[in-house]
Amino acid sequence: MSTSTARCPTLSSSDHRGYLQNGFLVVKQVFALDEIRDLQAECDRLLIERSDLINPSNLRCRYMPHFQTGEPLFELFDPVSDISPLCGQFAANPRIVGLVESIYGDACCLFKEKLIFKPPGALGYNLHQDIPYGWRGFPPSFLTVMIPIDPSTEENGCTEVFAGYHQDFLSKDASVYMLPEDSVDIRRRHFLSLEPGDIALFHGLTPHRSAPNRSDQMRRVLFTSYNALSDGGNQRSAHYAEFHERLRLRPRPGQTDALYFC
Ligand SMILES: O=C(O)CCC(=O)C(=O)O
Repeated sequence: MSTSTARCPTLSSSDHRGYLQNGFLVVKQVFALDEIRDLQAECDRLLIERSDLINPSNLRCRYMPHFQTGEPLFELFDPVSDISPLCGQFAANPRIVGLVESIYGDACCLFKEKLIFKPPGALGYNLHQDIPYGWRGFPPSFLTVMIPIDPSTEENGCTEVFAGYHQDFLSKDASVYMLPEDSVDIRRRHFLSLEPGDIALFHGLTPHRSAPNRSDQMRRVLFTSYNALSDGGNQRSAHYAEFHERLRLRPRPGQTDALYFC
C-alpha cells in the first residue's frame, strides 16, 4: 500500500450524535488519492488475474442484470480479502478501525467484506436493511463502511441511505428482505455521492438502495462490515459458512455447474 499520509480522522461529538440520530455518517478525505489509486489498480488486477474465479456457480461471485437488456453482469466478489491482501489492509486500516471503534466504544471485528464493481448498466439494489430479520446470530452491532474507489454519483448509482430508521426492522417477516419502497419517506433520502478518499459508515438497519449505473464506467466500492467485539467476537468464518448455506438455497441466474466456493 502507498505510504502517503492522509488525515487520521477522529469522531467529533457532533459526528457521533449525527450517526446515532441518522444511522449514517460521511467522513471526507480519509484516504489520500494515491492510496485509492493502489486500490483502483488492485481492482484492475483482480479482473484480469483472477478472471478464473468469475463464474455464476462460484458462491464468491454475484451477478446483476443489465437494467435495460437483463443480461447478467458480473458485479462482485464477496469475500475479497482472501484473494486481495490490499483489500484486507483497507478493511484493517487503523483510520477505519479507529472510527468504527469510536462508534462502538469497543474493539471491533471484521465480519465480512465485498468488492462491488457495478459495471455500466448494472441494475441497483432494491430497498433493504443489511441485517436480515430472523437470522439468529447476526450481530445487532453490524455496521458497514463504504470505501469508494471511483467517484460515487447519482448517475452511476451511488448508495442511497434513509435517515433515522436504524432503531428497528422495517419488516418483521423473515421471508421479506427487499422492502416496499413506501417503507421509507423519500424526504429522508441521502445520496452517498462521494469522492475517492471519502468514506461513509452506516448502521446495519439503515435502509438503503441504489439506482442502475447509467454511466459508461464502473462504480467500484469496497464495503467492509464489522461487529463490536462484545457482540459475539470474531464471527467472520462462521458468517461465511452460514451465508454459503443460505446462498445454496437461492436460484442463481446463469448457473450451469454445481455450486462451489473458491
Ligand atoms: O452497491 C450499492 O450501492 C449498494 C450495495 C448494497 O446495498 C448491499 O450490498 O447490501
